[in-house]
Amino acid sequence: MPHKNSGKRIRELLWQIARVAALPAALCTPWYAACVQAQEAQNPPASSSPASVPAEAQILPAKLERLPAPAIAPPVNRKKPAAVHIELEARPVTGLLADGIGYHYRTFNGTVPGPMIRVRQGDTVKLTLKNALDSPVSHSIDSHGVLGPGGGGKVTQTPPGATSVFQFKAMNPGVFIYHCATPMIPYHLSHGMYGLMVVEPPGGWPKVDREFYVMQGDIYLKGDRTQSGVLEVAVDKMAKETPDFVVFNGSAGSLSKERALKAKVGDTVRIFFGNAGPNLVSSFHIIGEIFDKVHPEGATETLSNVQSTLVPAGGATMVEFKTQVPGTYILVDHSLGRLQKGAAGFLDVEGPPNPKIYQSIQQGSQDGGGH
Ligand SMILES: [Cu+2]
Repeated sequence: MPHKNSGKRIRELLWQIARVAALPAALCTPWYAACVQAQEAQNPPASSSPASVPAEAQILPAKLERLPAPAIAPPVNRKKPAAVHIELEARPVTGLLADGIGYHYRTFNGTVPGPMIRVRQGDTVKLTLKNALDSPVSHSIDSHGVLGPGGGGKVTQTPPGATSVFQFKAMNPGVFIYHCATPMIPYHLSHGMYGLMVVEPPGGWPKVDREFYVMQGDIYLKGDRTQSGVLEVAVDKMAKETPDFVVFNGSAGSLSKERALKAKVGDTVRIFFGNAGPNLVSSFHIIGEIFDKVHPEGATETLSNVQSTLVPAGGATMVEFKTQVPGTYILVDHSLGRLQKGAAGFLDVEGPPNPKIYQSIQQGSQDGGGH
């Protein structure tokens, strides 16, 4: 049984996180308490999660769909720094999380992840954050690519219906997470409030044939994830770091079938891969591929010939490879227990066979295994 003071300890921990995020104490104290109370009124931090769908779970709407795919930004391709204006809207959207399960996402611009922000090193970026009138709570934005208190989180706490604007200079090139930094922060992250901010160095990176945008996140639900309904968040599972779902781009199956990543044999491919967490570290791997180049943790320096790369919660990477053999390749977190929780995406590569690199000589069964 959880300790009866566990709720208090969680609040203390969250308060520490809020302090680390450099939220001003004068603003944060009354507002944080009100924020947590408001959120917990909707999602009380139960001492244990019931084994069946709780009474507040809603019936799954008949035509509930996945959220749209997130927008990837094209290369900047600009010789000089410039002034750039980015607009994001914090917006609640209910969408399909997995077969039979809906989820009340909170998003940037209606997708998970939010749109990719892509600028050039030296750009002066004005970022406008609107919070939709129908948002249930305040939201904000902290970009790990911003130099300043809270990465913007301090000055963008934005109530429903309001707008915040701040400006920063993109000083360091790399691949950075942006996310909502309104306490309780993991609660907002687990609802889908994150994206990538890509800051290109002068001259950009080498041109490739295809670029993709993928982010991992872990999701915690009340009840049993095998049951149907629109399920609410389980704060106690979040604190214990025991997710029901670990997904790419917001939902189980979001990178499959018609939404799979697509390439042709011989393409050079770059994947911007971020891990929003809020809790789990990712061992990013593509079954059947080797990363020719990895920018570990989004760093400027590269590593060559990497099988799996570790992506911390709140971190991102850029991987590059050339497709050689046609077929279907599976993106995974190689902590493979998470496969059953949704951590799988597909890369479909079309083209002629390449038997010099790969061919079957004798197949023991018709049931092709994993790897
Ligand atoms: Cu938020």
